[in-house]
This record gives sequence, C-alpha cells and structure tokens, in this order.
Amino acid sequence: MALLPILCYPNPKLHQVAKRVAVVDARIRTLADDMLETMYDAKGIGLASTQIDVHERLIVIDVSEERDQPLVLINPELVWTSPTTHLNEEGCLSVPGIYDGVERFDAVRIEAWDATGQSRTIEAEGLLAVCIQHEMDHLMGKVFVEYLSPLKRNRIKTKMLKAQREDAR
Ligand code: K1U
Ligand code: ZN
Repeated sequence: MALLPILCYPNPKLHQVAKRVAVVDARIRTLADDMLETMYDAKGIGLASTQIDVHERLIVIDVSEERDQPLVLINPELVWTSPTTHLNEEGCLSVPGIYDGVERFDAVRIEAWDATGQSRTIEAEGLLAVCIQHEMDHLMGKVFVEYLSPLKRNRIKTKMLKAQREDAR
C-alpha cells in the first residue's frame, strides 16, 4: 500500500475528464487500495482518481463513523436523481481549509463496478449522496468551488496559490 500525493486547486490537471476503466485488474485493485489508504490518512470521506492525477473513472468513499465501510466505485454512472435538492456544506482534500455550501440532489441512484469488477446499483441519500455527487464531479474535471460565485472562487484561488508559494519556500 502507498500514500499518493493529492493535487491542489488550482492545478489544471484537476479539470481533466477521466476515461472509463476498461478492465478491473491487479493495477486497478492496487490503485483502489492506495486511494483508500490516502483518503483515510487525509481524514477525508471520499477521493476521486483525478485528485491523484490518474484520469480513469474510479472513486473511493467511506462515510461511516467507524471508518470501516470502504466503497470502491469504478465507472460510476448516475441513473436517477431525486426531484429535490439541498444546500450542503462541503470541503475538498484538493482545496484544504475551504468549506462552503453547494446545492446537491437529496438522493441518487448510481450504477458502478465494485473492486471485483461486478456491476452494482447503489441508492444513496444524506452524506453518501452528497459525497458521490462531489466525487463524480471530480471525474468530470469539476471542483466544488466552481459552484461558488466568481468573486469567492477568485479569492480561494489567490489564497491557495499564496499557501502553495509559502509551502515551496
Ligand atoms: O473529494 C474530496 O476532496 C474529499 C471530500 C469529500 C466531501 C466532503 C464533504 C462533502 C462532500 C464531499 C472530503 O472528504 S473533505 C474532508 C472531510 O472529511 C469533510 C468535510 C466536510 C464535511 C464532511 C467531511
Ligand atoms: Zn473534492
């Protein structure tokens, strides 16, 4: 297992659109294990492959209190969304220290392959539904700050670049 470096906003690689995984093989299973280790280490509830500069449709999630219910979702596709939405406070491991409200569907149904390559249907609500939508956005090259106003987004961009310059010193 290995810890992987997480790309930070506004890195342009975060806007790359991920391609479908062709086959679930040992490489993909190792990638999923490494992503789970990286997510747990960073105290996140989710991580998309885009965030670790791999542009194949793979996300990992664990929203359980005990951090013992890992989900590996390969080639996730949204097949149903609830008619209602809700404003949720979100954070992002690629935008450390920034939290803001994003409007998301209250519930979603997705189809995805699991780590064995088996197709599964998952119905989600609450934090799991929010996290799935956030991670699927990453696979499409979208970071949650893009839902915010241009003014807020530019302030966040400036803050992130300043922090990255100081870290590089
Ligand atoms: O994709 C990521 O960057 C992970 C992100 C997932 C996420 C958090 C909150 C709402 C939607 C998606 C995180 O895990 S951020 C850190 C975190 O653990 C957290 C932050 C706010 C609320 C709940 C958890
Ligand atoms: Zn994120």
